[in-house]
Amino acid sequence: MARIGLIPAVLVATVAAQVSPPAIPGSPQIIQNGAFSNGTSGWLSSPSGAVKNGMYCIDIPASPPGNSSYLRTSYDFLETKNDVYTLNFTASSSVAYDILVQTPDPPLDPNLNMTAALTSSPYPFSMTFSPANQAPNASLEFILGGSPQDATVCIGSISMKRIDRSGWRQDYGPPIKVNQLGYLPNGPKIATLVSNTTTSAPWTLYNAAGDACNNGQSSYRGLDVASNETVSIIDFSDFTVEGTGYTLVSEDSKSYPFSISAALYSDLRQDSLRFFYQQRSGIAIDGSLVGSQYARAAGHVQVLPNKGDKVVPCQAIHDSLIAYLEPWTCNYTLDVTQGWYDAGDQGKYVVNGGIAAAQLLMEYERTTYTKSGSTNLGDGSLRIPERNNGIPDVLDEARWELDFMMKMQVPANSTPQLFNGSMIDMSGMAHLKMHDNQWTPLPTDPSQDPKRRELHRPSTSATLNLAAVAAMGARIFAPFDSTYAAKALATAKSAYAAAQRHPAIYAPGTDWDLGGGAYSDPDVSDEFYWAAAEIYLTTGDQKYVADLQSNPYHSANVTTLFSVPSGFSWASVAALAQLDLATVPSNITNHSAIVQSVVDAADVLITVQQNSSNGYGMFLTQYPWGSNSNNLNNIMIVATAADLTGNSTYRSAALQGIDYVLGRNAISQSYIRGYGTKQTQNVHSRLYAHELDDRVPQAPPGSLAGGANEAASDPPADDVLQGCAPQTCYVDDVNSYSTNEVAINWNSALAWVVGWADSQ
Ligand SMILES: *[C@@H]1O[C@H](CO)[C@@H](O)[C@H](O)[C@H]1NC(C)=O
Ligand SMILES: *[C@@H]1O[C@H](CO)[C@@H](O)[C@H](O)[C@H]1NC(C)=O
Ligand SMILES: *[C@@H]1O[C@H](CO)[C@@H](O)[C@H](O)[C@H]1NC(C)=O
Ligand SMILES: *[C@@H]1O[C@H](CO)[C@@H](O)[C@H](O)[C@H]1NC(C)=O
Ligand SMILES: *[C@@H]1O[C@H](CO)[C@@H](O)[C@H](O)[C@H]1NC(C)=O
Ligand SMILES: *[C@@H]1O[C@H](CO)[C@@H](O)[C@H](O)[C@H]1NC(C)=O
Ligand SMILES: *[C@@H]1O[C@H](CO)[C@@H](O)[C@H](O)[C@H]1NC(C)=O
Ligand SMILES: *[C@@H]1O[C@H](CO)[C@@H](O)[C@H](O)[C@H]1NC(C)=O
Ligand SMILES: *[C@@H]1O[C@H](CO)[C@@H](O)[C@H](O)[C@H]1NC(C)=O
Ligand SMILES: *[C@@H]1O[C@H](CO)[C@@H](O)[C@H](O)[C@H]1NC(C)=O
Ligand SMILES: *[C@@H]1O[C@H](CO)[C@@H](O)[C@H](O)[C@H]1NC(C)=O
Ligand SMILES: *[C@@H]1O[C@H](CO)[C@@H](O)[C@H](O)[C@H]1NC(C)=O
Ligand SMILES: [Ca+2]
Ligand SMILES: [Ca+2]
Repeated sequence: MARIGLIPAVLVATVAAQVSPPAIPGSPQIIQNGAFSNGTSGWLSSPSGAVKNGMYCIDIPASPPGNSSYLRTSYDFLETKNDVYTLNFTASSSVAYDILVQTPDPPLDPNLNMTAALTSSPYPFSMTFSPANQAPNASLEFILGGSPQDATVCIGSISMKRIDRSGWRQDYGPPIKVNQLGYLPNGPKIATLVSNTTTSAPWTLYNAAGDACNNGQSSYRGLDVASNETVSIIDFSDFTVEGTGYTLVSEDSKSYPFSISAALYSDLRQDSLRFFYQQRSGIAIDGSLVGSQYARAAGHVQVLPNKGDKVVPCQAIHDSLIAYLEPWTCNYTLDVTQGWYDAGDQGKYVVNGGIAAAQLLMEYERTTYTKSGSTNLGDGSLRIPERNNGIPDVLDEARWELDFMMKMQVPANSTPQLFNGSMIDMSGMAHLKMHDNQWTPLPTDPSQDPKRRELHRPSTSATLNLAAVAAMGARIFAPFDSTYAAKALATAKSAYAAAQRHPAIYAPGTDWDLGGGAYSDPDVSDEFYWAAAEIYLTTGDQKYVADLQSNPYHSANVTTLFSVPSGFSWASVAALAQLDLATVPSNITNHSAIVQSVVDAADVLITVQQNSSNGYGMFLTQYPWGSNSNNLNNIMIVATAADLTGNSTYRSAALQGIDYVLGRNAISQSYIRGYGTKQTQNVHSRLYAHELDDRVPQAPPGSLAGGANEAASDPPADDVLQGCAPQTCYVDDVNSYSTNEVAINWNSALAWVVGWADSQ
């Protein structure tokens, strides 16, 4: 659940309101009287026992498995979701048998549920666990029944602590920051040198053989505000000799190695799309395509323990009541198989799936209007099951999501549903999202997720998002599958009409963290703008032009229209409409003004990039949740300006912008798996939680982490990122969902941008 686009402060405040005090820093002892130095105080058992030699000893009669004899304590401590806890204890039994150790907190699953094999000599056990859900006032329980004969069990030295992160230090990497993948021979080649000197410094470029092959003087830039470091700029754009293993050296520091290659972005173009196949729901992932370590059974095809996604009900009334302040539900079930898992979680959200599918469709459509790069995206270009079906593979991938989105539509002639106190006909609207009713732990294989899957209330935002993406699908699939195109167009029109009937059904700002993200959006006029634009571009019907012209975004300035420089997102999609109106052939009357608006937005961004307080070629002045995607979405605007004008200023600016995500940043971090020397290792994902469980793989090459978040809040971030400068607020930890999650809408931004770069 990548929550990019929400105002982080609101989100944090909401979460804080539900739970009590913030996490206790450091590593306090959570269990009181775990050494039994104060008798049995705080402990309860059945049968009752007594303290002997510092251990609590209980005589357990022989009993069948499942017998509930226990030793228990409760603790007034908030087990934070996704934090890491360790429990130590020493135990023995006169009869060897297995006991169960749990933190049972009904109705939630136990955060800890492990067996301890007891023997007659005291053994020190150590168990690590990471709660999936918040558990205030949890209890710790040793379930002692099931001994084959009468036994005396003794337990002592019971200790539980949060992980201690006090030794953590940010790794800034070498002071010379480069794009660790490299540079295009005919592109800009800029590096950033962090230095305390206020003068320019000499630098030398070395090739892999150690020969100096270029040199120059850096130019002093001054304070980079986002990192709070003084920096100089090294520009070696004139050097164009292809090769690998280049390094830059200045002031006794040496950069990580990089390449200069015309094919620089070809592998990354493929890998950034591969991420989507591996996020697919409803299909087995084929190890012969992506590697045996990534093979997995089909997720959420209603095979136990899965409870979805073929026959999915609406949210249970007791849950919806707290989200909507009224008991919303529906009386049908839907088959909502397929789609991509959103992010680190396994929910499926129409608005976020929509922007992701749209960017893949746009990556393909660009090849039709620029007449370049189509073979790179054709049939057979991706390692997916549909690689030989006559349809370009990037379209097959996008269709996996569009199919799901169309299934999220409320059936025609359905029973009225409760909204704002009255029963209304929601036919044709799209449910905002479907996901588990509670969080699952990391890792969780999708086929093993036992939670109830639920449809959430339809929203105008989701309905319009469906209309926009289905209209794009209708247009782009028309040459390949006219039946599918016709179905998609009918869906787009019916969704658009339903949104016009119900223009203000908003997703609530919070739904209390019950197993999924809120994806709330209080402004749907941008979604109206996008849907009208796409249906117009597909049909040429002037009716939709009239809707465009009466939309507030039609007369908005470019900073509002394109969400610059903050970056457009799943909740602010007017930019997508404007980019398509500018690039996709149509007879729209004010076309040159639309093109000019893209150029103007790009100029705003270039002003940000060239500002003297910006040492890293960034198009952002703020670093929100998922900042890497905001920057990439800004690059998409600048790159489109390059496509529209052929002006090399935009091309050069866009290419420089990409360097950031591949290591030209304050912490020398390549945020892309598989690329760069210091690359992200431990993304937050139930599929890729290798850091918590060796049996689970790391994320595949081409997966993008969310990146620096100046309002980061999660267990590791709360501990280690206090007071960080915005661009350095990143921790490569599996539990840092606010800086290190992966998400389909982030990888789609990456995919479009590197697809563009690969064509340069
Ligand atoms: C010891 O246990 C007694 C009885 O439960 C309790 O009142 C007292 O506060 C405890 N003392 C300490 C130091 O925990
Ligand atoms: C567990 O076993 C004990 C001893 O046999 C018995 O008294 C108790 O009722 C059993 N409890 C359950 C829930 O079976
Ligand atoms: C706890 O673990 C036991 C033993 O492995 C297992 O039988 C049981 O289903 C688990 N309970 C839950 C709620 O996961
Ligand atoms: C835990 O329970 C105690 C006593 O019942 C209460 O005072 C305390 O506020 C509770 N703590 C939390 C985190 O709910
Ligand atoms: C558990 O035991 C290990 C080994 O003695 C120790 O390093 C660790 O700090 C202990 N953890 C807790 C929570 O007591
Ligand atoms: C700059 O100076 C500060 C304070 O003296 C020092 O901690 C830091 O390492 C220096 N940075 C570089 C790149 O030399
Ligand atoms: C920026 O760095 C300076 C010098 O290292 C330090 O004194 C100052 O507190 C920092 N400012 C911020 C906002 O971190
Ligand atoms: C839903 O309710 C309507 C009206 O009460 C009824 O006609 C219809 O059969 C119900 N549908 C289902 C799937 O229960
Ligand atoms: C909800 O109902 C109230 C009272 O009828 C009305 O004033 C308000 O506009 C409605 N809100 C929405 C979003 O439809
Ligand atoms: C653009 O319009 C918004 C909303 O009306 C306004 O807040 C902002 O200041 C305007 N920006 C510029 C650069 O005119
Ligand atoms: C633009 O209008 C002309 C004349 O009506 C038509 O032939 C052409 O197909 C239209 N182009 C597009 C892209 O709709
Ligand atoms: C290219 O764009 C830049 C930035 O807007 C502008 O300054 C320059 O004049 C343009 N060059 C040409 C040849 O149009
Ligand atoms: Ca294909
Ligand atoms: Ca919106």
